[in-house]
Amino acid sequence: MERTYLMVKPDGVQRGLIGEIISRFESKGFTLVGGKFKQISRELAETHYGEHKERPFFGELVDFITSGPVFAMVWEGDNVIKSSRTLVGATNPTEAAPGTIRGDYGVHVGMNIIHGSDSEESAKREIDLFFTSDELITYEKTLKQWI
Ligand code: DAT
Ligand code: MG
Repeated sequence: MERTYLMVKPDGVQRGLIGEIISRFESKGFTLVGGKFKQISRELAETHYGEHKERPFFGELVDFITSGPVFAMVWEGDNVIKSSRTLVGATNPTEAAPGTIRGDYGVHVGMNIIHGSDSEESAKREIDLFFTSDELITYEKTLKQWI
């Protein structure tokens, strides 16, 4: 079963969107297998966003993601990596479609509410970076046959 890493960023936490965001993924039919509130250190932020370290916005990105607590989650389901990116919406909220999380709640590219892994490889890397295996609970929902 596929898993992905999703994270409500500090702006989403401050704006009270944790519940709304969890609700969207639950309603879609995905299963929450891990979740925790976390203050990210600069070191963890630099590792998590390592692929962007040469980009001009890297410093601002690290400042922002460490500026307040995040809500880190692991979600499970068929094609959850690709599907959750669709629910999250385009990186720049200006271009994100209405109905997506960024399209409905975001304004600026630097503060776009939520992070979602973009590939199998990054999902595995990010899950391992934020969670230990005993923090992830494997269980079956009885309504699985209906999803
Ligand atoms: P995504 O979060 O959609 O995977 P990404 O991996 O390209 O997007 O970039 C990571 C984050 O960096 C993104 O969520 C917001 C920030 N970012 C991306 N492009 C930016 C830009 N041009 N200016 C400022 N921040 C940017
Ligand atoms: Mg990305």
